[in-house]
Amino acid sequence: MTYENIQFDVTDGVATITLNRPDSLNAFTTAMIAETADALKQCGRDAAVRCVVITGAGRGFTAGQDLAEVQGRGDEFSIGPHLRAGYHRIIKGIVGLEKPVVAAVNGVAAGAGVGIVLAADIRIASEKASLVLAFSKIGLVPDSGLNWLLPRMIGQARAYQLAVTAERLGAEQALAWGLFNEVVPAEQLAAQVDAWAQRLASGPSISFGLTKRAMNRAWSQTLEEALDYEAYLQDTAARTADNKEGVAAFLEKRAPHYTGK
Ligand code: LHQ
Repeated sequence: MTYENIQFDVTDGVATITLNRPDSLNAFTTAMIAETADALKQCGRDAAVRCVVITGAGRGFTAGQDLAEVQGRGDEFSIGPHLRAGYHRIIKGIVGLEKPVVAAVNGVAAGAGVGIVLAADIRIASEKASLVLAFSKIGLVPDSGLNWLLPRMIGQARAYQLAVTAERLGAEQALAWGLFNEVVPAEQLAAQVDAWAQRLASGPSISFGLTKRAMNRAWSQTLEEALDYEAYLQDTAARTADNKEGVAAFLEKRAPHYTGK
């Protein structure tokens, strides 16, 4: 697939997806949704990709669904199928990808864009970033996994408040509520994200991927099931070259060199 609404680059183990419709704050058209979902699929298939970064071009991360497209298609536009065939592929593509995904939140994320930010594993934000659950401003309900993700992260009272007020949550508040891992001055965002991405891409990739799987699965498991599943995954991790390398490096008092195998 050729990409016209996103940029996709793979360098030194890091895939970067840049949402690239800056005139509309990178609002998602049907084409941009398909391209983003496709790029995430490529990230899963390509063994050379060991970390994924998602960011936005210009001053926004993404304003969510392009409302001009929705209006332009009139009654023919059916939201349920649009969500199922589109945004759900993106959210499941991020959460189901057994590689670390970093959201580099350069500016405002609204609507479905907040779901994409929260689906990522590590969220590094510019101090200019903000989150807006814009849905209720246009008479809709949160989608893109937000009813599942947000109450788990900040509790239902705060999540419901954000949904019904549609107020902007600033970067510092999002950091204080645990939605962002770090907030940095805007001019330092690229360097800080790069440092994170390089660190993740040169780490023990199978360990990172299985950890993501274990934590995601644990939401729907009993403690007994989670303990059992951890033991199963640990058997797998213990058979990797990176586990042997990590132990050897520790005993030899040197830095490990992980290959992701
Ligand atoms: C936009 C958009 C936009 C088009 C800014 N569309 N142009 C799924 C399935 C189907 C249907 C519905 O929804 C969903 C899921 C969703 O995502 S629903 C939520 C959709 N998003 C919104 O409702 C957010 C609408 N945007 C805003 O509230 C503001 O633009 C935010 C708070 C994001 C940013 O505000 P400002 O920083 O003040 O920027 P701005 O409003 O001036 O926007 C800049 C430009 O971007 C502007 O165009 P212009 O030609 O005047 O410069 C906006 O029209 C355009 N834009 N969001 N979603």
